[in-house]
Amino acid sequence: MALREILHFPDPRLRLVARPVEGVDDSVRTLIDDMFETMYAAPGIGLAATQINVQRRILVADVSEDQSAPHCLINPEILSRDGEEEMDEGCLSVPGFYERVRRAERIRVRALNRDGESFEMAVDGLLAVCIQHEIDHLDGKLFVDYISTLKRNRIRKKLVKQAARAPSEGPSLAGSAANL
Ligand code: QAP
Ligand code: CO
Repeated sequence: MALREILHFPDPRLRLVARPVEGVDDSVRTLIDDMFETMYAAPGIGLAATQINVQRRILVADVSEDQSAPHCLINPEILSRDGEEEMDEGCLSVPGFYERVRRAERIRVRALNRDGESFEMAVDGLLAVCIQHEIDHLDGKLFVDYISTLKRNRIRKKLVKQAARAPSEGPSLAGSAANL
């Protein structure tokens, strides 16, 4: 298992569209393990492969308080959407910024699990929002795309400035912070 570096907005690689996983093999399962480890370490509640610079259609999510409800979706497809909900969203790729976004309240999703078997699930609440947010990542879309250009540009400017100040901040530095 390994921590992977998370790309930050406005990195153009976050705009790439991920391609479907052709076969769920051990290399895909290792990638999924790394995604969970990276998400939990952050800590976050959702992570898409695109965020760690892997253009494959894979997402992980766990909205529980105690890491007790891990979900892994490979080649996820939204089958239906119902209702509307507005929630404050954040993103590991847009650290420190939170904005209100409107999404479907309930969705049905079909995906492959880590054994390559197809499954469907009906989700609502935070998990439904999270899965929609992560599927957006696989299509090169970010939550800041739903807010005003003015707000988005303000966030971009701050993150670009921050990246210039801490050019090599990544998993290694974050991991060693506990020893400082
Ligand atoms: C997506 O986001 C999400 O700014 C997952 O400094 C978020 O895990 C879906 C995070 C909210 C629905 C609602 C963000 C951690 C984590 C930050 C995350 C930060 C540290 C975000
Ligand atoms: Co995100």
